[in-house]
Amino acid sequence: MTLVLHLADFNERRWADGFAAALPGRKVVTRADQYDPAEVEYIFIWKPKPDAFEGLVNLKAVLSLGAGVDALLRHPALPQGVPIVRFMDEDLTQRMSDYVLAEVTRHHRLGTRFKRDQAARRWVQLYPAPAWDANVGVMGLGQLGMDAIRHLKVFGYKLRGWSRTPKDVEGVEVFHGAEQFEAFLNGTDILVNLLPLTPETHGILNYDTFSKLRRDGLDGEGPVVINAARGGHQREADIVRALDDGTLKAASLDVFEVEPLPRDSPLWGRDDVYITPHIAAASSERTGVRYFSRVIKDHETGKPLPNVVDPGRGY
Ligand code: NDP
Ligand code: OXD
Repeated sequence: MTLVLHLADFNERRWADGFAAALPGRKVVTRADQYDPAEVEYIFIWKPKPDAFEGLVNLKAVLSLGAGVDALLRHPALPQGVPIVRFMDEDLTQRMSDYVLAEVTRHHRLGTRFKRDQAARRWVQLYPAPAWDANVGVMGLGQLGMDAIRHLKVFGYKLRGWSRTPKDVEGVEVFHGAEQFEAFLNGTDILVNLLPLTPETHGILNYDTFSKLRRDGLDGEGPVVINAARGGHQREADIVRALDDGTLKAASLDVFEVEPLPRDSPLWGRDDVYITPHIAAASSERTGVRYFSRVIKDHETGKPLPNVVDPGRGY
């Protein structure tokens, strides 16, 4: 068995050493090594380059370091019929829930309002409403959305969720499909995006969406958006317009249409935008090696692959 690593932006050699230690007796190579592509049975991949799959005629599975597989599915040379396994474990999930909780509580506690008061040396005793008066709407009720909801519930937020297919989630007002999207938005103060990027969800965080959010929640300060999924979901020009005209009060953005976010982006200089550089839920080397070496070992013994992507659905 040969495993090849194709990890743009990561230290392939270090990851390869980790896999070699976890998979004794198997060959683990990086793009810099000499190897016969026809021997490769597994490719471990992040941000695929155009030549990523060249010569890999005996692949058994594509192992995605990303939980999101939009870039892989868009790859013109992605081998058809080879299963794609995406990364998903409790370490990554917990990190995402940490991010969501941090940003939701920031906005529920009127962080932008008090930051501005501080800058102006202004003492105004505005008391943020209790958590159960803040409606948090989570877009995407998958692995990450459901875990975020589990954490938000403990804090007492009023929760609503939106998915593609119908769901029944205790303590959450649920909506599904395009036909219920507006009703979902109408009651949402804090909009959290945890959708996969697909043709249907591309550009979904746009001005029209923002204008449908509840206007009188969050002590009348106006709704906010939190995007921790993909930059392709958001139209940044619409975010700026919505912030400028009060349609949105603030935005927390971990992902961007172009990454790294260009230095001349108007988002950088705003006090109502909270920028993080796509770090909401990084996959760590330790947990990545543990998860994917287990996937390979199990697959070698005939067990089914976990977390297999449905290319037709796009996630
Ligand atoms: P899942 O595949 O587990 O869940 C996706 C959810 O989105 C499902 O509930 C699905 O509905 C819903 N959905 C998909 N398409 C639509 C649609 N057209 N309309 C309404 N709902 C839809 O994904 P994860 O929770 O694991 O991950 C979500 C995304 O988070 C990833 O795709 C990735 O892009 C992003 N991510 C970002 C990270 C970061 O650091 N910023 C880190 C990790 C992931 P249904 O249940 O009906 O199928
Ligand atoms: C992912 C990511 O998809 O880090 O895992 O964005």
